[in-house]
Amino acid sequence: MGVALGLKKDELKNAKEYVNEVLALVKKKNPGETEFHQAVEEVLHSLIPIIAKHPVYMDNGILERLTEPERLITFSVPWVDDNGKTHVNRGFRVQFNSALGPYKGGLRFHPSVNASIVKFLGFEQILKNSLTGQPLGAGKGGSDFDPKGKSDGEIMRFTQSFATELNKHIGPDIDIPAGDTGVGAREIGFMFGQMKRLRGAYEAGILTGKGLEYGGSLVRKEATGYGTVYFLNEMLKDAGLSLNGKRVTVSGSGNVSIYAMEKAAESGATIVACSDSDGYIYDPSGIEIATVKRIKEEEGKRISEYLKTHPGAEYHSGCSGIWSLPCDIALPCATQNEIDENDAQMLVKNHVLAVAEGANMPSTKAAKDLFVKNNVLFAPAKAANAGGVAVSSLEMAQNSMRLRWTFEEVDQHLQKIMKNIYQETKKASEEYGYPGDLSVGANLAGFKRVADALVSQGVV
Ligand code: NDP
Ligand code: 2IT
Repeated sequence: MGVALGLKKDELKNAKEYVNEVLALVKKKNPGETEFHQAVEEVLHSLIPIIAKHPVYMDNGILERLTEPERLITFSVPWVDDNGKTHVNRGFRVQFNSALGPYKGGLRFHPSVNASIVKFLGFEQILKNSLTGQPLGAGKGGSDFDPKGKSDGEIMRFTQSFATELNKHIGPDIDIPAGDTGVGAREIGFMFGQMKRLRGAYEAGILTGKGLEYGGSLVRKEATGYGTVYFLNEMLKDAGLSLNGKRVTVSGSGNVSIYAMEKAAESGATIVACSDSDGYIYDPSGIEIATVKRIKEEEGKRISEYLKTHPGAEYHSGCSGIWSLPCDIALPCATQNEIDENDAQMLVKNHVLAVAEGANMPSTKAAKDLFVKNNVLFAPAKAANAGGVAVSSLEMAQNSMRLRWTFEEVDQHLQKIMKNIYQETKKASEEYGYPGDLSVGANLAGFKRVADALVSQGVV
Protein backbone atom coordinates (compact mmCIF):
# COMPACT_ATOMS: atom_id res chain seq x y z
CA MET A 1 0.00 0.00 0.00
CA GLY A 2 1.21 3.49 -0.77
CA VAL A 3 4.15 2.35 -2.91
CA ALA A 4 2.64 3.79 -6.07
CA LEU A 5 2.19 7.15 -4.30
CA GLY A 6 5.68 7.39 -2.81
CA LEU A 7 4.20 7.80 0.67
CA LYS A 8 6.43 7.77 3.73
CA LYS A 9 5.93 5.11 6.41
CA ASP A 10 4.83 7.58 9.08
CA GLU A 11 2.34 9.23 6.69
CA LEU A 12 0.67 5.85 6.23
CA LYS A 13 0.88 5.10 9.95
CA ASN A 14 -0.84 8.39 10.85
CA ALA A 15 -3.58 7.77 8.29
CA LYS A 16 -4.16 4.24 9.62
CA GLU A 17 -4.36 5.54 13.18
CA TYR A 18 -6.86 8.21 12.13
CA VAL A 19 -9.03 5.64 10.31
CA ASN A 20 -8.97 3.28 13.31
CA GLU A 21 -9.87 6.12 15.69
CA VAL A 22 -12.87 7.13 13.59
CA LEU A 23 -13.96 3.49 13.24
CA ALA A 24 -13.83 3.01 16.99
CA LEU A 25 -15.87 6.19 17.41
CA VAL A 26 -18.51 5.04 14.90
CA LYS A 27 -18.84 1.69 16.72
CA LYS A 28 -19.13 3.40 20.10
CA LYS A 29 -21.71 5.94 18.94
CA ASN A 30 -23.83 3.42 17.03
CA PRO A 31 -23.79 0.31 19.24
CA GLY A 32 -25.02 -2.95 17.73
CA GLU A 33 -25.55 -1.45 14.26
CA THR A 34 -23.67 -4.21 12.46
CA GLU A 35 -24.60 -3.35 8.86
CA PHE A 36 -23.63 0.28 9.40
CA HIS A 37 -20.31 -0.75 10.98
CA GLN A 38 -19.67 -3.16 8.07
CA ALA A 39 -20.22 -0.49 5.40
CA VAL A 40 -18.12 2.13 7.21
CA GLU A 41 -15.29 -0.30 7.95
CA GLU A 42 -15.02 -1.43 4.34
CA VAL A 43 -14.92 2.14 3.04
CA LEU A 44 -12.62 3.66 5.66
CA HIS A 45 -9.94 0.96 5.35
CA SER A 46 -9.73 1.56 1.61
CA LEU A 47 -9.26 5.32 2.11
CA ILE A 48 -5.95 5.06 3.99
CA PRO A 49 -3.74 5.97 0.99
CA ILE A 50 -5.80 9.03 0.01
CA ILE A 51 -5.89 10.24 3.62
CA ALA A 52 -2.13 9.78 3.86
CA LYS A 53 -1.58 11.69 0.62
CA HIS A 54 -3.89 14.60 1.53
CA PRO A 55 -3.41 15.60 5.21
CA VAL A 56 -6.02 18.31 4.64
CA TYR A 57 -8.74 15.62 5.03
CA MET A 58 -7.49 14.66 8.49
CA ASP A 59 -7.04 18.34 9.47
CA ASN A 60 -10.66 19.02 8.46
CA GLY A 61 -12.15 16.00 10.26
CA ILE A 62 -13.57 14.70 6.99
CA LEU A 63 -14.02 11.10 8.14
CA GLU A 64 -15.85 12.15 11.32
CA ARG A 65 -18.12 14.40 9.23
CA LEU A 66 -18.74 11.73 6.62
CA THR A 67 -19.74 9.03 9.12
CA GLU A 68 -22.08 11.14 11.29
CA PRO A 69 -25.49 11.68 9.63
CA GLU A 70 -26.42 15.35 9.41
CA ARG A 71 -29.89 14.34 10.63
CA LEU A 72 -31.71 11.11 11.55
CA ILE A 73 -35.48 11.39 11.72
CA THR A 74 -37.53 8.63 13.35
CA PHE A 75 -41.30 8.74 13.46
CA SER A 76 -44.33 6.60 14.20
CA VAL A 77 -46.57 5.47 11.36
CA PRO A 78 -50.03 4.55 12.64
CA TRP A 79 -52.45 2.91 10.19
CA VAL A 80 -55.67 0.91 10.21
CA ASP A 81 -56.00 -2.50 8.51
CA ASP A 82 -59.03 -3.79 6.57
CA ASN A 83 -60.50 -5.26 9.78
CA GLY A 84 -60.37 -1.92 11.59
CA LYS A 85 -57.36 -2.90 13.73
CA THR A 86 -54.75 -0.20 14.40
CA HIS A 87 -51.03 -0.91 13.82
CA VAL A 88 -47.98 1.25 14.45
CA ASN A 89 -44.80 0.93 12.41
CA ARG A 90 -41.59 2.90 12.66
CA GLY A 91 -40.55 5.31 9.91
CA PHE A 92 -37.03 6.57 9.23
CA ARG A 93 -35.27 9.16 7.10
CA VAL A 94 -31.55 9.65 7.38
CA GLN A 95 -30.34 12.88 5.80
CA PHE A 96 -26.75 11.79 5.70
CA ASN A 97 -24.70 14.30 3.78
CA SER A 98 -25.45 17.42 1.74
CA ALA A 99 -21.98 18.37 0.49
CA LEU A 100 -22.84 17.80 -3.17
CA GLY A 101 -26.53 18.63 -3.32
CA PRO A 102 -29.90 18.03 -1.64
CA TYR A 103 -30.28 14.68 0.18
CA LYS A 104 -31.19 11.96 -2.32
CA GLY A 105 -31.92 8.28 -1.90
CA GLY A 106 -34.61 5.64 -1.73
CA LEU A 107 -37.21 4.42 0.76
CA ARG A 108 -37.40 0.76 1.77
CA PHE A 109 -40.47 -1.00 3.18
CA HIS A 110 -39.33 -4.32 4.68
CA PRO A 111 -39.65 -5.85 8.18
CA SER A 112 -35.84 -5.83 8.56
CA VAL A 113 -35.60 -2.01 8.30
CA ASN A 114 -34.00 -0.38 11.36
CA ALA A 115 -31.53 2.42 12.11
CA SER A 116 -28.54 0.27 11.15
CA ILE A 117 -29.98 -0.64 7.75
CA VAL A 118 -30.97 2.94 6.83
CA LYS A 119 -27.61 4.27 8.01
CA PHE A 120 -25.61 1.70 6.03
CA LEU A 121 -27.68 2.46 2.93
CA GLY A 122 -27.42 6.22 3.49
CA PHE A 123 -23.66 6.02 3.99
CA GLU A 124 -23.16 3.98 0.79
CA GLN A 125 -25.39 6.48 -1.02
CA ILE A 126 -22.93 9.34 -0.28
CA LEU A 127 -20.17 7.77 -2.37
CA LYS A 128 -22.54 6.31 -4.97
CA ASN A 129 -24.19 9.66 -5.65
CA SER A 130 -20.79 11.31 -5.83
CA LEU A 131 -19.66 8.75 -8.45
CA THR A 132 -22.60 9.65 -10.71
CA GLY A 133 -21.11 13.15 -11.14
CA GLN A 134 -24.61 14.57 -10.55
CA PRO A 135 -25.40 17.32 -7.98
CA LEU A 136 -26.72 14.94 -5.31
CA GLY A 137 -26.29 14.71 -1.56
CA ALA A 138 -27.30 11.48 0.14
CA GLY A 139 -30.18 10.15 2.21
CA LYS A 140 -32.17 6.97 2.77
CA GLY A 141 -35.29 5.95 4.63
CA GLY A 142 -38.15 3.56 4.98
CA SER A 143 -40.12 1.57 7.47
CA ASP A 144 -40.27 -1.86 9.12
CA PHE A 145 -43.72 -2.28 7.52
CA ASP A 146 -44.14 -5.61 5.68
CA PRO A 147 -46.03 -5.10 2.40
CA LYS A 148 -46.42 -8.88 1.90
CA GLY A 149 -50.04 -10.06 2.07
CA LYS A 150 -51.45 -6.53 2.46
CA SER A 151 -54.43 -5.36 0.39
CA ASP A 152 -54.17 -2.35 -1.96
CA GLY A 153 -56.21 -0.35 0.55
CA GLU A 154 -53.86 -1.23 3.40
CA ILE A 155 -50.81 -0.32 1.31
CA MET A 156 -52.43 3.02 0.43
CA ARG A 157 -53.38 3.90 4.02
CA PHE A 158 -49.98 2.92 5.39
CA THR A 159 -48.14 4.82 2.65
CA GLN A 160 -50.29 7.94 3.14
CA SER A 161 -49.62 7.90 6.88
CA PHE A 162 -45.87 7.49 6.22
CA ALA A 163 -45.97 10.35 3.67
CA THR A 164 -47.83 12.66 6.08
CA GLU A 165 -44.86 12.71 8.44
CA LEU A 166 -42.09 12.47 5.82
CA ASN A 167 -43.59 15.45 4.00
CA LYS A 168 -42.41 17.80 6.77
CA HIS A 169 -38.80 17.03 6.00
CA ILE A 170 -38.50 16.96 2.20
CA GLY A 171 -38.58 19.33 -0.78
CA PRO A 172 -37.11 19.66 -4.29
CA ASP A 173 -34.06 21.53 -2.90
CA ILE A 174 -33.99 19.79 0.49
CA ASP A 175 -34.45 16.03 0.21
CA ILE A 176 -35.87 13.98 -2.66
CA PRO A 177 -36.86 10.39 -1.78
CA ALA A 178 -37.41 7.58 -4.34
CA GLY A 179 -38.10 3.82 -4.25
CA ASP A 180 -36.05 0.88 -2.99
CA THR A 181 -37.06 -2.62 -1.81
CA GLY A 182 -40.83 -2.78 -1.34
CA VAL A 183 -41.37 0.74 -2.72
CA GLY A 184 -42.18 1.05 -6.42
CA ALA A 185 -44.31 3.25 -8.68
CA ARG A 186 -47.52 2.40 -6.77
CA GLU A 187 -46.17 3.57 -3.39
CA ILE A 188 -44.48 6.64 -4.92
CA GLY A 189 -47.87 7.52 -6.49
CA PHE A 190 -49.70 7.29 -3.14
CA MET A 191 -46.98 9.39 -1.49
CA PHE A 192 -47.07 12.01 -4.22
CA GLY A 193 -50.88 12.34 -4.00
CA GLN A 194 -50.77 12.73 -0.22
CA MET A 195 -47.88 15.22 -0.23
CA LYS A 196 -49.51 17.29 -2.98
CA ARG A 197 -52.61 17.67 -0.79
CA LEU A 198 -50.57 18.55 2.28
CA ARG A 199 -48.33 21.04 0.47
CA GLY A 200 -51.13 22.68 -1.46
CA ALA A 201 -48.79 22.75 -4.44
CA TYR A 202 -47.85 20.59 -7.38
CA GLU A 203 -44.11 20.24 -6.91
CA ALA A 204 -43.04 17.49 -9.30
CA GLY A 205 -39.48 17.51 -7.92
CA ILE A 206 -40.35 16.24 -4.40
CA LEU A 207 -40.02 12.55 -5.36
CA THR A 208 -38.48 10.50 -8.17
CA GLY A 209 -39.62 7.21 -9.67
CA LYS A 210 -42.98 8.84 -10.38
CA GLY A 211 -45.46 7.47 -12.93
CA LEU A 212 -44.88 8.54 -16.53
CA GLU A 213 -48.25 10.37 -16.62
CA TYR A 214 -47.31 12.83 -13.86
CA GLY A 215 -43.63 13.79 -14.09
CA GLY A 216 -41.78 10.49 -14.04
CA SER A 217 -38.86 9.87 -16.38
CA LEU A 218 -38.61 7.24 -19.07
CA VAL A 219 -35.90 4.66 -18.20
CA ARG A 220 -36.13 5.25 -14.40
CA LYS A 221 -37.86 1.88 -13.94
CA GLU A 222 -35.18 0.09 -15.96
CA ALA A 223 -32.25 2.27 -14.84
CA THR A 224 -30.66 0.28 -12.00
CA GLY A 225 -30.74 -3.09 -13.77
CA TYR A 226 -29.73 -1.65 -17.16
CA GLY A 227 -27.00 0.43 -15.53
CA THR A 228 -25.56 -2.60 -13.76
CA VAL A 229 -25.28 -4.40 -17.09
CA TYR A 230 -23.80 -1.31 -18.82
CA PHE A 231 -21.12 -1.23 -16.11
CA LEU A 232 -20.59 -4.99 -16.42
CA ASN A 233 -20.22 -4.69 -20.21
CA GLU A 234 -17.48 -2.07 -19.77
CA MET A 235 -15.65 -4.25 -17.26
CA LEU A 236 -15.90 -7.34 -19.49
CA LYS A 237 -14.83 -5.41 -22.60
CA ASP A 238 -11.73 -4.18 -20.79
CA ALA A 239 -10.83 -7.82 -20.06
CA GLY A 240 -11.42 -8.91 -23.67
CA LEU A 241 -14.72 -10.61 -22.78
CA SER A 242 -18.43 -10.08 -23.45
CA LEU A 243 -21.83 -11.25 -22.19
CA ASN A 244 -22.56 -13.01 -25.44
CA GLY A 245 -23.20 -16.73 -24.84
CA LYS A 246 -22.60 -16.47 -21.08
CA ARG A 247 -24.75 -18.18 -18.41
CA VAL A 248 -25.98 -15.59 -15.92
CA THR A 249 -27.48 -16.15 -12.45
CA VAL A 250 -29.50 -13.27 -10.99
CA SER A 251 -30.79 -13.23 -7.43
CA GLY A 252 -34.16 -11.61 -6.68
CA SER A 253 -36.94 -10.99 -9.16
CA GLY A 254 -37.80 -7.41 -8.26
CA ASN A 255 -37.18 -4.10 -10.00
CA VAL A 256 -33.39 -4.34 -10.21
CA SER A 257 -33.28 -8.05 -11.09
CA ILE A 258 -35.90 -7.93 -13.86
CA TYR A 259 -34.18 -5.16 -15.82
CA ALA A 260 -30.70 -6.61 -15.23
CA MET A 261 -32.01 -9.87 -16.73
CA GLU A 262 -33.63 -8.03 -19.62
CA LYS A 263 -30.47 -6.10 -20.58
CA ALA A 264 -28.15 -9.10 -20.04
CA ALA A 265 -30.37 -11.21 -22.31
CA GLU A 266 -30.34 -8.39 -24.89
CA SER A 267 -26.53 -8.55 -24.76
CA GLY A 268 -26.64 -12.24 -25.74
CA ALA A 269 -26.54 -13.92 -22.30
CA THR A 270 -28.73 -16.80 -21.13
CA ILE A 271 -30.39 -16.18 -17.76
CA VAL A 272 -30.26 -19.55 -16.01
CA ALA A 273 -31.68 -18.68 -12.57
CA CYS A 274 -33.49 -16.06 -10.48
CA SER A 275 -35.16 -16.06 -7.06
CA ASP A 276 -37.39 -14.44 -4.46
CA SER A 277 -37.14 -14.63 -0.68
CA ASP A 278 -38.76 -18.12 -0.68
CA GLY A 279 -36.65 -19.91 -3.29
CA TYR A 280 -35.14 -19.96 -6.78
CA ILE A 281 -35.94 -21.23 -10.25
CA TYR A 282 -33.31 -22.84 -12.48
CA ASP A 283 -33.45 -23.55 -16.19
CA PRO A 284 -30.13 -24.03 -18.01
CA SER A 285 -31.90 -23.52 -21.34
CA GLY A 286 -32.90 -19.98 -20.29
CA ILE A 287 -35.54 -18.31 -18.10
CA GLU A 288 -38.32 -16.50 -19.98
CA ILE A 289 -38.20 -12.95 -18.65
CA ALA A 290 -41.70 -12.01 -19.88
CA THR A 291 -43.14 -14.70 -17.57
CA VAL A 292 -41.11 -13.43 -14.59
CA LYS A 293 -42.38 -9.89 -15.32
CA ARG A 294 -45.99 -11.07 -15.44
CA ILE A 295 -45.71 -13.04 -12.16
CA LYS A 296 -43.80 -10.38 -10.19
CA GLU A 297 -44.72 -7.00 -11.74
CA GLU A 298 -48.35 -7.59 -12.74
CA GLU A 299 -49.61 -10.33 -10.41
CA GLY A 300 -47.36 -9.84 -7.37
CA LYS A 301 -47.10 -13.64 -6.91
CA ARG A 302 -44.26 -15.97 -5.88
CA ILE A 303 -41.49 -17.03 -8.30
CA SER A 304 -42.51 -20.70 -7.82
CA GLU A 305 -45.52 -19.89 -10.07
CA TYR A 306 -43.07 -19.94 -12.99
CA LEU A 307 -43.24 -23.74 -13.12
CA LYS A 308 -46.97 -23.64 -13.95
CA THR A 309 -46.16 -22.40 -17.46
CA HIS A 310 -42.59 -23.77 -17.67
CA PRO A 311 -42.74 -27.29 -16.21
CA GLY A 312 -39.23 -28.04 -17.54
CA ALA A 313 -37.67 -25.58 -15.03
CA GLU A 314 -36.67 -26.56 -11.49
CA TYR A 315 -37.81 -24.83 -8.27
CA HIS A 316 -35.79 -25.08 -5.05
CA SER A 317 -36.80 -23.59 -1.71
CA GLY A 318 -34.37 -21.36 0.16
CA CYS A 319 -32.39 -18.56 -1.47
CA SER A 320 -28.70 -19.16 -0.95
CA GLY A 321 -28.57 -22.40 -3.02
CA ILE A 322 -28.74 -20.18 -6.10
CA TRP A 323 -24.98 -19.51 -5.79
CA SER A 324 -24.15 -23.22 -6.04
CA LEU A 325 -25.45 -23.34 -9.64
CA PRO A 326 -22.87 -23.36 -12.43
CA CYS A 327 -22.72 -19.92 -14.10
CA ASP A 328 -20.26 -17.61 -15.84
CA ILE A 329 -21.61 -14.40 -14.34
CA ALA A 330 -23.42 -13.71 -11.06
CA LEU A 331 -25.61 -10.66 -10.50
CA PRO A 332 -26.72 -10.38 -6.86
CA CYS A 333 -29.76 -8.07 -7.06
CA ALA A 334 -31.84 -8.95 -3.97
CA THR A 335 -30.45 -7.76 -0.65
CA GLN A 336 -27.45 -7.10 1.65
CA ASN A 337 -25.06 -9.90 2.64
CA GLU A 338 -26.72 -12.43 0.36
CA ILE A 339 -23.30 -13.78 -0.79
CA ASP A 340 -21.15 -14.96 2.12
CA GLU A 341 -17.72 -16.59 1.98
CA ASN A 342 -19.19 -20.07 1.37
CA ASP A 343 -21.36 -18.83 -1.48
CA ALA A 344 -18.34 -17.04 -2.97
CA GLN A 345 -16.30 -20.23 -2.68
CA MET A 346 -18.94 -22.16 -4.65
CA LEU A 347 -19.00 -19.51 -7.36
CA VAL A 348 -15.19 -19.56 -7.60
CA LYS A 349 -15.20 -23.38 -7.71
CA ASN A 350 -17.63 -23.17 -10.64
CA HIS A 351 -15.22 -20.78 -12.43
CA VAL A 352 -17.39 -17.66 -12.29
CA LEU A 353 -15.79 -14.95 -14.47
CA ALA A 354 -17.51 -11.86 -13.10
CA VAL A 355 -19.77 -10.66 -10.29
CA ALA A 356 -21.68 -7.37 -10.62
CA GLU A 357 -23.63 -6.09 -7.63
CA GLY A 358 -27.11 -4.75 -8.46
CA ALA A 359 -28.23 -4.80 -4.81
CA ASN A 360 -26.64 -2.69 -2.05
CA MET A 361 -23.78 -4.49 -0.21
CA PRO A 362 -24.86 -7.98 -1.34
CA SER A 363 -21.40 -9.50 -0.79
CA THR A 364 -19.82 -9.77 2.65
CA LYS A 365 -16.26 -8.46 3.01
CA ALA A 366 -14.89 -12.03 3.08
CA ALA A 367 -16.78 -12.89 -0.13
CA LYS A 368 -15.48 -9.78 -1.87
CA ASP A 369 -11.89 -10.51 -0.80
CA LEU A 370 -12.21 -14.05 -2.15
CA PHE A 371 -13.38 -12.79 -5.54
CA VAL A 372 -10.49 -10.33 -5.80
CA LYS A 373 -7.97 -12.97 -4.66
CA ASN A 374 -9.21 -15.37 -7.35
CA ASN A 375 -9.15 -12.75 -10.12
CA VAL A 376 -12.93 -12.76 -10.51
CA LEU A 377 -13.91 -9.46 -12.16
CA PHE A 378 -15.86 -7.65 -9.45
CA ALA A 379 -18.20 -4.68 -9.96
CA PRO A 380 -18.97 -3.13 -6.56
CA ALA A 381 -22.51 -2.00 -5.71
CA LYS A 382 -21.91 1.69 -5.23
CA ALA A 383 -20.54 1.93 -8.77
CA ALA A 384 -22.50 -0.80 -10.56
CA ASN A 385 -25.99 0.07 -9.25
CA ALA A 386 -25.64 3.85 -9.46
CA GLY A 387 -27.76 3.97 -12.63
CA GLY A 388 -31.00 4.16 -10.64
CA VAL A 389 -30.10 7.29 -8.73
CA ALA A 390 -28.40 8.75 -11.81
CA VAL A 391 -31.67 8.60 -13.75
CA SER A 392 -33.48 9.96 -10.68
CA SER A 393 -31.24 12.99 -11.09
CA LEU A 394 -32.23 13.19 -14.77
CA GLU A 395 -35.89 13.01 -13.66
CA MET A 396 -35.25 15.98 -11.35
CA ALA A 397 -33.61 17.87 -14.23
CA GLN A 398 -36.62 17.25 -16.51
CA ASN A 399 -39.02 18.31 -13.73
CA SER A 400 -37.10 21.58 -13.23
CA MET A 401 -37.19 22.32 -16.95
CA ARG A 402 -40.85 21.17 -17.28
CA LEU A 403 -40.03 19.02 -20.27
CA ARG A 404 -39.57 15.33 -21.11
CA TRP A 405 -36.75 13.54 -22.82
CA THR A 406 -37.31 10.48 -25.02
CA PHE A 407 -36.38 6.96 -23.92
CA GLU A 408 -33.33 7.06 -26.20
CA GLU A 409 -32.14 10.41 -24.81
CA VAL A 410 -32.31 9.23 -21.19
CA ASP A 411 -30.78 5.86 -22.05
CA GLN A 412 -27.87 7.61 -23.82
CA HIS A 413 -27.24 9.73 -20.72
CA LEU A 414 -27.36 6.61 -18.55
CA GLN A 415 -24.88 4.73 -20.74
CA LYS A 416 -22.50 7.68 -20.69
CA ILE A 417 -22.74 8.01 -16.90
CA MET A 418 -22.09 4.27 -16.33
CA LYS A 419 -19.08 4.29 -18.69
CA ASN A 420 -17.72 7.30 -16.89
CA ILE A 421 -18.18 5.67 -13.47
CA TYR A 422 -16.29 2.62 -14.74
CA GLN A 423 -13.41 4.76 -16.03
CA GLU A 424 -13.18 6.89 -12.87
CA THR A 425 -13.31 3.82 -10.64
CA LYS A 426 -10.62 2.02 -12.61
CA LYS A 427 -8.42 5.13 -12.73
CA ALA A 428 -8.62 5.65 -8.96
CA SER A 429 -7.83 1.98 -8.24
CA GLU A 430 -4.67 2.26 -10.34
CA GLU A 431 -3.63 5.70 -9.10
CA TYR A 432 -3.70 4.58 -5.46
CA GLY A 433 -1.95 1.25 -6.00
CA TYR A 434 -4.85 -1.23 -6.21
CA PRO A 435 -5.07 -2.16 -9.89
CA GLY A 436 -7.89 -4.63 -10.53
CA ASP A 437 -9.72 -3.79 -7.28
CA LEU A 438 -12.70 -1.70 -8.38
CA SER A 439 -14.18 -1.84 -4.87
CA VAL A 440 -11.33 0.24 -3.54
CA GLY A 441 -11.38 2.37 -6.70
CA ALA A 442 -15.07 3.21 -6.25
CA ASN A 443 -14.55 4.22 -2.62
CA LEU A 444 -11.57 6.43 -3.50
CA ALA A 445 -13.18 8.12 -6.53
CA GLY A 446 -16.50 8.69 -4.73
CA PHE A 447 -14.78 9.97 -1.60
CA LYS A 448 -12.53 12.53 -3.33
CA ARG A 449 -15.37 14.67 -4.69
CA VAL A 450 -17.32 14.75 -1.40
CA ALA A 451 -14.21 15.31 0.71
CA ASP A 452 -13.05 18.23 -1.46
CA ALA A 453 -16.53 19.78 -1.29
CA LEU A 454 -16.59 19.42 2.51
CA VAL A 455 -13.16 21.07 2.78
CA SER A 456 -14.27 23.94 0.51
CA GLN A 457 -17.49 24.49 2.44
CA GLY A 458 -15.75 24.68 5.84
CA VAL A 459 -17.28 24.20 9.28
CA VAL A 460 -19.08 26.75 11.41
P1 NDP B 1 -37.80 -5.08 -4.98
O1 NDP B 1 -38.63 -4.96 -3.76
O2 NDP B 1 -38.38 -4.67 -6.29
O3 NDP B 1 -37.28 -6.58 -5.15
C1 NDP B 1 -36.50 -7.19 -4.19
C2 NDP B 1 -36.28 -8.63 -4.62
O4 NDP B 1 -35.33 -9.24 -3.77
C3 NDP B 1 -37.54 -9.47 -4.53
O5 NDP B 1 -37.49 -10.49 -5.47
C4 NDP B 1 -37.44 -10.02 -3.11
O6 NDP B 1 -38.16 -11.22 -2.90
C5 NDP B 1 -35.96 -10.28 -3.01
N1 NDP B 1 -35.53 -10.18 -1.62
C6 NDP B 1 -35.71 -9.15 -0.77
N2 NDP B 1 -35.22 -9.43 0.43
C7 NDP B 1 -34.69 -10.65 0.32
C8 NDP B 1 -34.03 -11.51 1.22
N3 NDP B 1 -33.83 -11.14 2.49
N4 NDP B 1 -33.61 -12.69 0.75
C9 NDP B 1 -33.83 -13.06 -0.52
N5 NDP B 1 -34.47 -12.31 -1.42
C10 NDP B 1 -34.89 -11.13 -1.00
O7 NDP B 1 -36.47 -4.27 -4.66
P2 NDP B 1 -35.40 -3.65 -5.68
O8 NDP B 1 -35.24 -4.56 -6.84
O9 NDP B 1 -35.74 -2.23 -5.91
O10 NDP B 1 -34.08 -3.66 -4.78
C11 NDP B 1 -33.22 -4.79 -4.70
C12 NDP B 1 -31.85 -4.36 -4.21
O11 NDP B 1 -31.32 -3.36 -5.09
C13 NDP B 1 -31.81 -3.72 -2.82
O12 NDP B 1 -30.57 -4.03 -2.21
C14 NDP B 1 -31.86 -2.22 -3.12
O13 NDP B 1 -31.34 -1.45 -2.06
C15 NDP B 1 -30.98 -2.18 -4.35
N6 NDP B 1 -31.12 -1.01 -5.23
C16 NDP B 1 -32.34 -0.61 -5.69
C17 NDP B 1 -32.44 0.48 -6.53
C18 NDP B 1 -33.74 0.91 -7.11
O14 NDP B 1 -33.75 1.89 -7.85
N7 NDP B 1 -34.85 0.23 -6.86
C19 NDP B 1 -31.25 1.28 -6.89
C20 NDP B 1 -30.01 0.74 -6.40
C21 NDP B 1 -29.98 -0.36 -5.59
P3 NDP B 1 -39.66 -11.17 -2.28
O15 NDP B 1 -40.52 -10.79 -3.44
O16 NDP B 1 -39.87 -12.55 -1.79
O17 NDP B 1 -39.63 -10.17 -1.19
O1 2IT C 1 -30.02 2.53 -3.63
C1 2IT C 1 -30.35 3.38 -4.48
O2 2IT C 1 -29.50 4.00 -5.13
C2 2IT C 1 -31.77 3.63 -4.72
N1 2IT C 1 -32.61 2.99 -4.08
C3 2IT C 1 -32.21 4.68 -5.69
C4 2IT C 1 -32.25 6.04 -5.04
C5 2IT C 1 -32.86 7.15 -5.86
O3 2IT C 1 -32.97 8.23 -5.28
O4 2IT C 1 -33.21 6.97 -7.03
